[in-house]
Amino acid sequence: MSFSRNVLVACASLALVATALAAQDATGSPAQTPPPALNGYQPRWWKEAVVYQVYPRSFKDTNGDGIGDLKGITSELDYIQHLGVNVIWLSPHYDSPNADNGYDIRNYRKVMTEFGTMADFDELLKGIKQRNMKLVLDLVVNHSSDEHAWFVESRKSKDNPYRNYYIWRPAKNGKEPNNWTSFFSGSAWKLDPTTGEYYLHLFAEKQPDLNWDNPKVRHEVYDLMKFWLDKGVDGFRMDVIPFVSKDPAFPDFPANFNGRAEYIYAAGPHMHEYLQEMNREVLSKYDVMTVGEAFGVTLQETPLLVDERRHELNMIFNFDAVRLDQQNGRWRDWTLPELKAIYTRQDRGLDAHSWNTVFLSNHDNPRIVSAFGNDSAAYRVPSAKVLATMLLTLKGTPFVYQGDELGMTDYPFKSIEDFDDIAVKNGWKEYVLTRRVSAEDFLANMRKTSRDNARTPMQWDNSPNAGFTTAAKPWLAVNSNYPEVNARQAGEDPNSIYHYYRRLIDLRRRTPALVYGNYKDVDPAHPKVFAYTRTLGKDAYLVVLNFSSDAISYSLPAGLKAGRLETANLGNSEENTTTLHLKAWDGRVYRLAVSPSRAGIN
Ligand code: TEU
Ligand code: CA
Repeated sequence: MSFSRNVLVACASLALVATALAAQDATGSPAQTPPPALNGYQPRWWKEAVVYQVYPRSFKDTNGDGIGDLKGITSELDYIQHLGVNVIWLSPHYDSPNADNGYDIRNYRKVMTEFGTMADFDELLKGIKQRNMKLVLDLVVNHSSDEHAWFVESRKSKDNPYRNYYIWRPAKNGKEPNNWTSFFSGSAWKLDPTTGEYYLHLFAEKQPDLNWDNPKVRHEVYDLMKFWLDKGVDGFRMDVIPFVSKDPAFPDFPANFNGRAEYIYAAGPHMHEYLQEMNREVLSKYDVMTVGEAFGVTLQETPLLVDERRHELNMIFNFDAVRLDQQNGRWRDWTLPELKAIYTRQDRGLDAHSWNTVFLSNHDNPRIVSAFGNDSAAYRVPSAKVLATMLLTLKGTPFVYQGDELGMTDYPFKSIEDFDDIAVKNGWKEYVLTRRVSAEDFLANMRKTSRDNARTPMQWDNSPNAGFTTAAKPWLAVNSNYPEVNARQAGEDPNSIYHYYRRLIDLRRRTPALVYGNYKDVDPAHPKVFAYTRTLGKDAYLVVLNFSSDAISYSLPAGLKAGRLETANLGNSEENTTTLHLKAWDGRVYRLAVSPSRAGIN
């Protein structure tokens, strides 16, 4: 481990501030005065972090049952640490019947049997701490499993003490209480024969929504959060957290409904009140990081969730960028200016009291290189590196999804049997079996959009099943490109995507301007080149990314000059110039050679 990494790990914020103070400006002279309070931002470890998401089911299997497990993660902590990330977000590891791969929790204080035991969890946490990394858990409390003891009780009778832990309503005119739909097809209401009432499930039938208007439910949640925080975990990613408050009148979708149910579900009356209570009761007592999966929250509403003066969450996931290639559940072509406009909008929409995230993939979305790069043989490697450059130099805490650092690609699904995801299987029943959509059309769309693309097993080496498991059949098939695309190969090749991620993560973690610096898109309309600056006082960087497979002679906008090259994905050496000869999927990070004020960037 390098000296600078040690310092960063031990004392991340202070180290970055110190680096900022010692920063040289682009002309090489030492900066005289410290940048004004890091552009107005309070330094925080979670702003400086790079997060790596682990989907335990697909990470590494150690007991040969074809399912990843906690021991598998522990066995690869050196791999994760070597990448340079310092926070791991673990997708749900709790006891679950797996209707939705762990996002349906049966017992919040127990480890999923397939994943191991509580002792395995403690061992994993210890290994993470020993390596000076942090662990963020997935908090899935908008809903539980229908097999959770609370729901087992709740459905027994109308006067059961747990009845009010969930959302029960009688039929309306002999039908569902309203016309809300589930994200996994069909009505969001399920009639339960025992009491003749309906319960609400915004996701699968086996994921009944908890009733947050019941203070007992909220305190159960706070208690289970404390249970894990007292073990030493460092925060939570909060699953669909804006959905926890619902309008108890349950009106139908409005007449002008645009089909985006998440915007209705996220608009409940008490969300902020509940999050402030959670902060008071739990979060304020620990030094933790929180990130809300803010499905259905607009940019305008975002500061209400993340402005630090409101004491709710640290940051949220905004879906505008990651879902740019989808509309109403269907794949669509997207353009680079659209993507750039999203980042500018987000930057303008949040001031120095708020903080953002940067991500273009996770366990719910296709692979980053397939969706936003070019996964053909010729361009998979350079385009994955361009995307890495962007993720790690934009403003906001970057989230890297497991396998993206290897350039793992979407899976060539051929038939419905190749899929596992409940969203796909229910969609097949709703659209194909009813003949509303042809099988070919449905499969073509799922090949591009399915969550299973991201869930195929991690590719470790070129042994059978990519070294993920010794079982003959993993729970989901391994991508057949594993002989070329795997961690062992990537480790041995100094030009691999993996080593490029390492360099970029290292650059970000020692460069305050890439964390706190102003963001400016210097050429928003260019259809193929994404060029932007990150500026902190006199410390200024210029990022130039060719998002196309064309060679482009690119003249920088007036006033800008590329100075010293910090990193380039194609081994280029052009420096101190105003014209760049970009190759296909070329990506470069420069020092800006012109004072930012003269170039009008500040
Ligand atoms: O996902 C929230 C969510 O609604 C979408 O990202 C969803 O995956 C997609 O629209 C389905 O078509 C979170 C989790 O990340 C996801 O894995 C869970 O399935 C879901 O909540 C329910 O817990
Ligand atoms: Ca296993």
